[in-house]
Amino acid sequence: MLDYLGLEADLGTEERMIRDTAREFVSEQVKPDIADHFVEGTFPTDLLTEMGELGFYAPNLSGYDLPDIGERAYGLLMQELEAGDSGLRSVASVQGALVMYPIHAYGSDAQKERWLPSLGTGEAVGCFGLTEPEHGSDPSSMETRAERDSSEETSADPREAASASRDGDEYVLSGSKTWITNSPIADVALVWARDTSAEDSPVRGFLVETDRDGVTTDEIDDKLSMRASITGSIGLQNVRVPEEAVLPGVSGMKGPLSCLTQARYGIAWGAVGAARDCFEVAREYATERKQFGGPIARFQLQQEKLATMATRISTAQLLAYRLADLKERGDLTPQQVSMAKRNNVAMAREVSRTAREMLGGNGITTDYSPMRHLANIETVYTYEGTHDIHGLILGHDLTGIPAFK
Ligand code: TGC
Ligand code: FAD
Repeated sequence: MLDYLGLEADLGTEERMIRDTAREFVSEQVKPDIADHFVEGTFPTDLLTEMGELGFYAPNLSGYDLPDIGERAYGLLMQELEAGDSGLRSVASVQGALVMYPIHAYGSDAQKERWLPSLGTGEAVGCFGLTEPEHGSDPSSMETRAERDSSEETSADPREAASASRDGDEYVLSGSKTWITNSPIADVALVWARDTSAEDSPVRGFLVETDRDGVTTDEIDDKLSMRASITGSIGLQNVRVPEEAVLPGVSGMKGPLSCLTQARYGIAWGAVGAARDCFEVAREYATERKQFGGPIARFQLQQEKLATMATRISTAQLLAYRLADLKERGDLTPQQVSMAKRNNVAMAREVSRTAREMLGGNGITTDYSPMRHLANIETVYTYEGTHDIHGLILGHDLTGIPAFK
């Protein structure tokens, strides 16, 4: 496996163990069938609990039987999963960084006790509802609303008043979310909505069980990218949830955006894994495939491609390792994460295309991974903040001038 700068020589015992466990899992349980899943447009759902048993969901969190591993070990895990398929890393990102992290950071004790153990083992599946049909890069303009039911204040009938006083402790959610990873198979959706009962209608997080009346989760089944991953919408038609469903510890856009920082960190690592897999496939192919009387790897043009790919992957690895050190000591900024997500995913996009090219006609088939990775990376380039948006986040940080509008 490409580790040109010898970074893995410095890994500790725990880090090696996690890397090897994930690598073996991908090699034995994922690689044999992933191309078929990609063609069929399915995710191997039997792996959901297995990934939980192996501790792949939010292992960098503590308490509630979670492993509490270091940030570099967590990054290595994301790298190995995405070397299998971006859909696999997506499942771990959503469950761990986008659902368990906010419950852990902002949830009540009751919410933590109810959800963290079952999400950790994969018995329960979570999803993260931020994007809306009309609001993708600009989630702050979201239209989904949570209204407190105020019928207790208007009823004169004592029986109605009694029942309304229960309603008074409820929120009614209306709106729709789209492009939500795992929504069709989720037990719980973390829905971000504007709380119209509070001054300035701040964004709040609501833990909504998907079997509640008024919730629909239709699958989006015409994707040409990230096909081995389940994506859907979340429809919310006057969905009643108790006040206890609100995450009490956060209010405002920093709620969802702070979760994105966690997930983007994992993507910065994951993209390296996808690119590394493409590189290894291309290197092996080039040494075996013969044209003009010998292996194509002897041609300078092909060697230049391998040299550029290895250099791009190695510099992205360095960025990921540095991010881990900063995160571990609590110094990592969201803007540094944006730089790494933006750079490393663009790198994986370029590397997967070059690898596909080196495989000639065979490269467009499912017999080899680069075309699948290339198709997946189009999503990774777009979700968790597009390449453009991360450029603007960096531009804002570098100049002090926001250029979003
Ligand atoms: P802005 O005014 O800049 O900030 C509001 C508050 O949030 C804080 N903040 C952050 N905190 C932590 N991490 C970050 N990355 C943060 N960014 C901002 C900020 O300090 C402020 O705090 P406070 O205390 O002052 O209130 O917010 P804005 O609404 O103007 O945001 C601007 C922008 C464009 C950067 C943001 O909207 C953005 O990042 N847009 C991209 C949208 C996006 O990434 N969507 C992702 C949806 S989820 C997804 O794609 C999952 S894919 C899952 C998978 O399958 O792997
Ligand atoms: P738009 O915001 O409409 O952007 C369209 C184009 O305009 C892009 O090229 C963008 O870079 C550009 N653009 C936008 N604004 C600016 C600007 N200010 N300056 C310059 N250019 C700009 N969301 C969730 O909430 N949860 C999930 O689990 C989730 N999973 C996903 C899974 C998949 C497979 C996909 C494809 C998406 C997923 N998303 C999820 C949604 C994803 O986060 C959004 O697609 C992404 O944020 C971009 O939003 P958009 O698609 O509406 O594009």
